Amino acid sequence: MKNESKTRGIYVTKPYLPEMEEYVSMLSSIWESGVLTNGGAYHQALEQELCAHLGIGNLSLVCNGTLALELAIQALEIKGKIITTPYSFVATAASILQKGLEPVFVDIEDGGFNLDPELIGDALDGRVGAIMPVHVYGIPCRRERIEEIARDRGLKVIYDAAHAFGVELEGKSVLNWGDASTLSFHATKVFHTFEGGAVVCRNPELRRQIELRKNFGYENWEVHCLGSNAKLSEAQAAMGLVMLRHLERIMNLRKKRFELYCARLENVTGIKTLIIPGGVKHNYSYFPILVGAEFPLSRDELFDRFIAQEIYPRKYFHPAITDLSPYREFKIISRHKVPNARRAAEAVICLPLYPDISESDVNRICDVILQARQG
Ligand code: T4K
Repeated sequence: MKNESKTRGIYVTKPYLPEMEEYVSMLSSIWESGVLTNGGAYHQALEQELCAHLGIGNLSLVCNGTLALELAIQALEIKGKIITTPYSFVATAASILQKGLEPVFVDIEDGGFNLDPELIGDALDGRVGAIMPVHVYGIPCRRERIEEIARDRGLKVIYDAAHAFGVELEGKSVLNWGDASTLSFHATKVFHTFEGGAVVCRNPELRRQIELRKNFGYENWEVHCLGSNAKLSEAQAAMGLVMLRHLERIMNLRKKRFELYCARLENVTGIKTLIIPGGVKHNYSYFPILVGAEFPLSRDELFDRFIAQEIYPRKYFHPAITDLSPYREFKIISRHKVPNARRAAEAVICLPLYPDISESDVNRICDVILQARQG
C-alpha cells in the first residue's frame, strides 16, 4: 500500500465498512464493562456466531492469520519439515520458519493454483511431520489425496484457509478438513475484524491447546506450556459481529461483480479467468487472471497499462516464495523444482474486487484488457 497514493484510483481491494454509527454503538458496552481484551463478551459471542455461520465445531479467535498458522504448528507439536506450496502469500512459509521448522516446497497443479498432491510422495522423508496446503483464491485443495497420504504416513495436515472464509464443497465447510484450518480476518479479506484470524479444528482438545498458547500458556493463573500473545481485542471482535450482519449482502455484491468480470473476459484469447469447480460454494474473494503468450502484451505491460489509468491490481502471488530473497539465501528450498508455480507467478494479475466496486469500474478495468487485445 505504501507505494500507492491512495487518494484516487481503483485499488485491488477496499475493506467493507458498515455505517460508522453501527460500529460505534457496539463500543458503549466495552466502555461500560471496562473489558477490552482477554476473551470478553464480544470475543465469546463472535466465536459462537462464527461456528454457527460457518458450520464448524471449534474455533479460536487470534490476532491475525499468520499467528493462526504458527499456533496451529505449535499446538499440533509438529517437528522437522512441513510440505507446503511455493504459490501463496509469504506468511504461509514464514510461519513454518518462525517455528524453527523447514518448509519443503512442492509444486502446484498444472493449470491450477493449489499444491499438487501427486508430487507430495517425492518430497517425503522421515523428517516430514506435516502438510500445509493453501486453498488459493478460495478454491478447495484436493483433500482426499492429501489426507490419504497424510494418513498413510502419520502426518498432520494444516490447511491455510486464509482465502476460504465461507467456502463449501458439496454443502459442507472446507474448514472442517485436516487437523486444523487457519483463517485471516485482515482488512483486505472477505470477512474482516480490522486485523484478526482464527484456528478451526474438529478436536476440542486441540482448541484448548490453541487457547492456552494464544495467552502466554496461561490457564487459571498458571503457565502450562510455552505460549505467545495472539489474542483478538474486544473492539476487533465487535467489528466481526457487525460484519456478520452484513455478510449476505457482501457476498451477493462480490458475486455480481465476479460474474460481470467472467462475462466480459471469459472468451478473450490469451486471458484465463478463475474456474470455480462444480460443487463448490465460493466466496468471490479474488479475481485472478493469467496473461498467456497469445495475448499481445506481456503480463507486466498489461499491468503497466492499468497503473497508467490509476487502476492498481496486484500480482498475487509473484514471485513464487522460492524466489524470494530470504528463502533463496538461506538455501532452504527443497531439491524439488516448482515450474508450475513459477509460470503462474509470471502470468498472474489479481483484478480489483470488493463489495462496493461499481459496475462501471469493473467495465473500465475490462475495457483496458479488451483494448489491449485489439491493439
Ligand atoms: N496465508 C495466506 C494465503 C494469505 O494470503 C495471508 C495474507 C496470510 C496467510 C496471513 O494472514 P494475515 O496475517 O495477514 O492475517 C495483503 C494482506 O496484508 C494479507 O493479509 C493478505 N494475505 C495478502 C494476500 O494481501 P498486501 O501487502 O498486498 O496489503 P496492502 O496493505 O498492500 O493492501 C492491498 C490493498 O488493499 C491496497 O492497495 C489498498 C487496500 N487497503 C489495504 C488496507 C490494509 C485498504 O483500502 N485499506 C486497508 O486498511 O498484503
